[in-house]
Amino acid sequence: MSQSNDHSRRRFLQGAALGTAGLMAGRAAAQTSAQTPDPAITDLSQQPWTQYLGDGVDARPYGMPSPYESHVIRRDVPWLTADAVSSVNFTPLHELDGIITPNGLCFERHHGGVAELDPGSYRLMINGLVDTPKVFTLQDLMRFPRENRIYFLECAANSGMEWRGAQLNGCQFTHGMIHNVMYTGVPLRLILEEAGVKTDAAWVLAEGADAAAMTRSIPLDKALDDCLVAFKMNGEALRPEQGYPVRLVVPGWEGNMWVKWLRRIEVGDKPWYHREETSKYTDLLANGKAREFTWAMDAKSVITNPSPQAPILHGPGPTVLTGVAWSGRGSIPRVDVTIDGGITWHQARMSGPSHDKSMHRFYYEFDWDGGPLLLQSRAHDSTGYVQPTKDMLREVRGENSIYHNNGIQTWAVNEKGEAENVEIT
Ligand SMILES: Nc1nc2c(c(=O)[nH]1)N[C@H]1C(S)=C(S)[C@@H](COP(=O)(O)O)O[C@H]1N2
Ligand SMILES: [Mo]
Repeated sequence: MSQSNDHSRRRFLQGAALGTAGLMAGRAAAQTSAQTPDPAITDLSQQPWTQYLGDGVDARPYGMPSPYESHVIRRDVPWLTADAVSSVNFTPLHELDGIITPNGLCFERHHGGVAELDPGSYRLMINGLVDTPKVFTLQDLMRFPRENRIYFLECAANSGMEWRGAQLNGCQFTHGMIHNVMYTGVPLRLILEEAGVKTDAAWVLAEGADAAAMTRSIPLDKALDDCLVAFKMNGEALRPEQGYPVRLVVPGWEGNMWVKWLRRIEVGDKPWYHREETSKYTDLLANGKAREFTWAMDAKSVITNPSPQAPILHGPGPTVLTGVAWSGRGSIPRVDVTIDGGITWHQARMSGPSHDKSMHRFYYEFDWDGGPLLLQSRAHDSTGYVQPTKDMLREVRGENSIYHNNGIQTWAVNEKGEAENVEIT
């Protein structure tokens, strides 16, 4: 821990000692310690929960968040797409902590709306270059050995609106096309082995059962390596939005390949060059050529607090900065943060499990002097790769791109603690 951190902690404790309410109310410490007596302690009429019995068990057979948390929701950007059935909404990253995305807050990206599948008539077909074509029911899939793994899913278009400059005001909108959950599923390798993959096979095609019949070509090596045919997320059945009852998990690779409502895997000897890997999810360079098959998601990070939707509300003093980082190529051993636009960098404190191809949480506690700040974070992944600036990305990729924008994000914080999406050069 750095010196400034020790100092901050001491000052926080001194501040809190002035009023007991400060200790209990955390960020409201500065205001409440001045008020004596404190009605939040002395006036029980404001606290009906102390005067009546609460609901019994089973009032909510499936539990929901407190009504006071009703602002913690997925949000869309209405002008972004013409119709909600082929659209996207965004994970409220600024309201979350730790590394796991709650199931009800995982961003959604559909090309033909949410398919409402009946698990009884669910089937997964394996065909193409296999010894024995197979059809599995959901119950059949449940009889294979399962694995539990935590992975992030990031849409390749995450931060795509920011290619030509700062645009959307909030990390929910600039970085919220990502979620990170624990999947339970069967290794795709075991299912392919059951059908028997022929020796000239080199690719698989994954196909969804939704109205969009989403298809993507995936190299056989990846399919045999770490892909999962998943039916649970965070311990419970996949949500319909996430592909109930079965989705493909393609760790570290762009979200588009993670076919939801998975109904068929065809084995072949070359890629299919379908829509989602030609006209979409390729990166048009400045010279008119397009990068294709850019599957792995490069290391990226974002400060989630403070950020435009999460301003500093407490005035000068001890401040917790936090954010998330991830890499499709490994883990994140280190994140650097700056609060002065890159003049000085500090190594952030990582907290929580560190898994390959999963989200990581970082913190940087500092003493805010009440002046303007320029906040940035920079992820290092376990391969040694360092997250680039947006200018570095544009230099090699031009300005036509939408996908794979993993450039460093800047938030400008003013004296009022309000944050804004900006770029510095
Ligand atoms: N069947 C099907 N699978 C799909 C899609 C789809 O529209 N249909 N969208 C893809 C895209 S572009 C992304 S980014 C992810 C989004 O997954 P999510 O909705 O769980 O966030 O699913 C992918 N799998
Ligand atoms: Mo996507």
